[in-house]
Amino acid sequence: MLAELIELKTNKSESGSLTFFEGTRDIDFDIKRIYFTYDVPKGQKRGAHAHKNLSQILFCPHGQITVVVNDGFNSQTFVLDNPSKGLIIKSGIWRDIYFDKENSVLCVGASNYYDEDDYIRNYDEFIKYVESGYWK
Ligand code: T46
Repeated sequence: MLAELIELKTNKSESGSLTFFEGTRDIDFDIKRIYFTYDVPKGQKRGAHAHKNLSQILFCPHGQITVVVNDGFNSQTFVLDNPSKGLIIKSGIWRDIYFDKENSVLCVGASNYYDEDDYIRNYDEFIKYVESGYWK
């Protein structure tokens, strides 16, 4: 499995909807960092990297975002078009992220603090990590 799409618990009432999840309880890691990406032009691509050791849950509370994940052999596409969809991406997965609509917002809960050394931003380097069995 390259990534896992989950349905987040949602409380719906006449006064609106409330979607939630809890680290360790609803996903199998705790969250040390939250960040969000916005003001991204429609059609813009972001991401284009993998993480050596990081679990993340991505969700899109507004707009639509397409995430293409790749383990060096296969790729899979996920569309975050509803605030109740959560996409879990673990270590060793290359991700390309496309902002499909104007004013889309991407929120991420990450298992660790920001560390630039955890990023693999070059695809050839990513393939070398895969071939070395780094994530096996
Ligand atoms: C990911 C996707 C979904 C920080 O200083 N702290 C942070 O917590 C983050 C996430 C980023 N930064 C800095 C690093 C760069 O200088 O912000 C700049 C932009 O980051 P980046 O180009 O990595 O942004 P995206 O949107 O391509 O990727 C981000 C995350 O970095 C990444 O982990 O999986 O969102």
